[in-house]
Parts: sequence; C-alpha cells; structure tokens
Amino acid sequence: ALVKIRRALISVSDKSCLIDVGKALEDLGVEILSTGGSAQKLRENGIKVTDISEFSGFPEILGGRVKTLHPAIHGGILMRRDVETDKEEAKTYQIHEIDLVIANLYPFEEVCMESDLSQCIEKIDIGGTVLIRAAAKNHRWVTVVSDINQYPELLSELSEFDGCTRLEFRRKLAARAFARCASYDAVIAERFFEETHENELPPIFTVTATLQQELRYGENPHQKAAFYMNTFQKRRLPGVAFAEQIQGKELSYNNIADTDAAFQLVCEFEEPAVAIIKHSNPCGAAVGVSAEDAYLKALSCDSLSAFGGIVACNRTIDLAAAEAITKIFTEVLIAPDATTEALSVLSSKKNLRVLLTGSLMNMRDSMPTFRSVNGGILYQTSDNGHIGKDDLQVVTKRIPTQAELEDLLFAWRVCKHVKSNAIVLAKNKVTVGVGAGQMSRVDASHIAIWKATEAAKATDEAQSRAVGSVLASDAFFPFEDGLVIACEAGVQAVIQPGGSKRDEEVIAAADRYGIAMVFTGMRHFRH
Ligand code: 93A
Repeated sequence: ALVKIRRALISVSDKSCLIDVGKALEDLGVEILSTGGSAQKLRENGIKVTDISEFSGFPEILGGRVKTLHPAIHGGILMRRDVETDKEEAKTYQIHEIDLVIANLYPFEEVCMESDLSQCIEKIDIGGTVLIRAAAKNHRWVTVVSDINQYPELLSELSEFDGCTRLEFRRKLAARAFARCASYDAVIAERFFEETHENELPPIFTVTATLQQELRYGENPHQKAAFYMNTFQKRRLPGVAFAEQIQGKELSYNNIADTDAAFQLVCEFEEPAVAIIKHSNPCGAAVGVSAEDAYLKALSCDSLSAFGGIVACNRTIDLAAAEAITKIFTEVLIAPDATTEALSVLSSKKNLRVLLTGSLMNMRDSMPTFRSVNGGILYQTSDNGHIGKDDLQVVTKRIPTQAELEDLLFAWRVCKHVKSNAIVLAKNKVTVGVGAGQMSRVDASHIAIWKATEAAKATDEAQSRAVGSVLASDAFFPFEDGLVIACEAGVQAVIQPGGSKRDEEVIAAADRYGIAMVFTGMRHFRH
C-alpha cells in the first residue's frame, strides 16, 4: 500500500514553512501545482511550480473565490487508480492524478469575532475544504496535509519510504483532515447561530475545542485526560484557559477545574476579593481593603483546609499579598496581574503555579456551559443571575441593618459558587463557615455552624463565629429545621430564595428568633 508521490497540489493560506516543504518535494522530483499566492511565494524562492490555472485550463476567478473548484483538479484527486472506468474517463477528459494535497484554510477563526458577518464571510474557505475532504476521502491513494504542523511527519515519511507514503499514514492524516474541516465548519456555524439565534438554542451542538495540552492524568491517576481550548475566538474569556502561566509545574486536571471555580468566584466582586478553593468549593472567601487584607481574611475562615488550595484574587498581586500568600503551601494562584516585586517573592516558591489573566470575567455575561452525561451533553447558559439590594424582599418583622445587608449580599455571591446543598455563614464580608455539597440542607447548616465553631476554638475565641453572623442558602429551606439550628447558633440574618410551600412556617421561625430574613426570588443550585 505504498503510494509514490509524483504530483502535489499546494494551496496554503498560512505560508510558514512553505519553502522548506516545497524544496523537499522538489528534491524528491515531485511536480508541484499551486494557487496564486502560494505559487508566487514558491517561485520567488526558486522552486519550480505549475500554476493551477495552467493545469486545469481554467483561470482563478471571482477575486479568488474560485481557484481550485474544477473537475480537472477534483478528478485528479478523487479518481480511483484501480477502477477501469475511472481510468478511461480520466483519459477522455485529460485528468491527471494528484497524489498529495497540502492545504490550510483561510483563518476564519481569527477574524470571526472582530468584524461584521459580511467581512467574516469572505474568510470562509470553500475550495480549500473541498480539496482537503476530497483527498481525505481518497486516502487509499492520496496523502492530505491539512495543517503546517504535519510537515515534519510528511517529510520524514517520504524520506523513510523513498518518496512514498504508507496507507496507515494516509489514513491518520485523513482523520485529521476531516476533523479539521469539521472544526472549521463548527466555528462558522457558531458564528452564524450567534447572528441568528439570539435567545434560541442551536438545533445542533457544534462547539469545537482544540487539543491544547495533554494532562498527566484525569481526576485520578488511572484516568486519561487533556485540556481542549474553545476554538471560537469569542470564547477567549479571561480565565484559566487563556491565562499566562508565569511559573510552576503544569496544571493538573483538578487544578484547572478548581482554578476556574476560584477565578469565577472573585469576579463576582467589585472590591478586592480573594477565594481559596479546595475540591471546587471555597474553604474561605473574603472582601477586603486590599489583596493582602482579603487574602488574610479568606485564610482565617479555615486555615487548615486552605493548605494546598487554589487562591484567586480579583486585584493585581502586590508585594504584601505575595508575602502573605507564600507563607503557606498553595497549589495555584490566579489573578489579573502581579507586580514585579510580587513576582520575585512568588518565584521563591518553585511549586506554586502562578497564572495571570490580564483582566476579569464579566459574570453578567451569559455563556454556554456543558457537561457530559452517558451518551450526550447537557447544555445550559452560565448562572449569570445577579441579585442587588433592590431585588431583596424583607419577609420578617425585623429589617436587616445596613451592615447585615452588605454581609447578606456578600454571602449570597459566595454561596452561588458553593456546591449544593450550600450554606454559607459570613461576618464582615468574610466567610466564617461553609457547608458544601450536602444531600440535605440541614446537614449543610450543621456543617457550616460546626466549621464556624471549630475555627473559633482553634484561635481561642470566646464564642463560635456563627454568633452574630449572616447566613446564605442557595435554595429555599423546605422546612424550618435548617434555619432553626442556625438561629440557635446565633445567626442574625438570612438570605435565601424563598418559594417553599412552607415559607410561612420558615418565616414564623425567623420571627420567633427575632432575626432578619430576605428573599431573593432566585436560586443558585450548583451540582
Ligand atoms: O475562495 S476559495 O474558497 N476558492 C477556492 O477555489 C480555493 N482553492 C483554494 N479558496 C480556495 N483555496 C484556498 O486559498 C486555500 O485553502 C488556501 O487557504 C488559499 C491559498 O491561496 P493562495 O495560494 O492564492 O494564497
């Protein structure tokens, strides 16, 4: 199944390394056909080329929209070398075999978000995808190179097999060629859906992502894993995917997931904020007057769990913050930026991965999110729900004080980033107890209170930190029980969506304890 390469068609938009590959083919005695710009570049560098128009007997027309779309070319690519009728027809219509197609497409991905649709449309490659698909379909005889990073493989194959390629090699390249076309078309489709389907769901799921990094393993060492980056340029959101890693080992699968969670949490806040994440839940989050202040407050919530955590900050890391953060072992630090002094302090911690995002995410943006289930994909828009002071409905006799209101909104925003069932206790815009991922809301309350009490014991405080705190619950209390234990522990104010059949009962319990409670009318489940 070795096929000798006698004639190649080269039509590339990205012309890097073109000369190297052209020279190598010429040295192997391959006849090179090429389109306008590619032919010109090859010729300028002393490589002999036949213009595609000369080969097809038809000029490149419509300003380049039709260059290679001609039966002489596609006949040459698609003809079966062992079918008599194909051979006869080739003779009749003077079709000559093309054994190698090297093409890469107009860079639609690079322009699709920068310009209006009509400008994007000009960057939709038609002829190139047809060349690639035709060559891939007929890979039994034809070799297809659809990306410049495949050149080294091609050249080593040709040198190893004396100017020939093996079937298995051609098949591997064919698979990549089809994947390239699929991904290219998916980005185009996404761009068009964006234009036409403002609030509708796309009928076909066409998001593509490109292999960015193979990971050592997945959640566990026996699982294979990789990180794929969204191909659609619009999705170049500031965050873990496009951040610059300044130092430290490669991120692991769990690091990436947790770093994403951490960064999203701090992007909820306008004031300096820090979150410390362990296993995708915050073990501490705080708002402060500076990055350092917010970090130290976040750390105070549960300094034991913070060990080996992921730290996110929504401000530039300065010297003071860097010095505070490097006092304990941290896996990852993510922030929009860091000062030179801070970077020098951070660099003393060789194992600390530092990621700089350049800017913050807009948490009000509505982005598509996905998760896999057996046999399919669950799609939803991101939870960009935002609750402000004016959205709150006071349901108790007691009205929350101004300070309580601010703490309630702080706790609510943190709670949005805690796995359900979630209960967050906070005081002075610092979490004091987090109950995450429980199967019952009562248990989540118990855990949050217990954490607040243990933290106080550890630092010899006179009373549990639950005393005088506020509580946020990601969904309504179905019964009064979860609320009652919080009141018993000294919680002073509560924020929750409301909407339970037993709201009356829950409100009555709150009034019985003289606490303030507000309803948001919006819940933040997170599974
Ligand atoms: O406008 S096209 O879709 N029409 C074509 O017939 C065609 N054939 C190849 N674009 C076409 N190409 C693309 O032109 C290739 O995929 C490549 O990206 C580019 C190379 O053009 P040039 O060699 O003139 O720079």
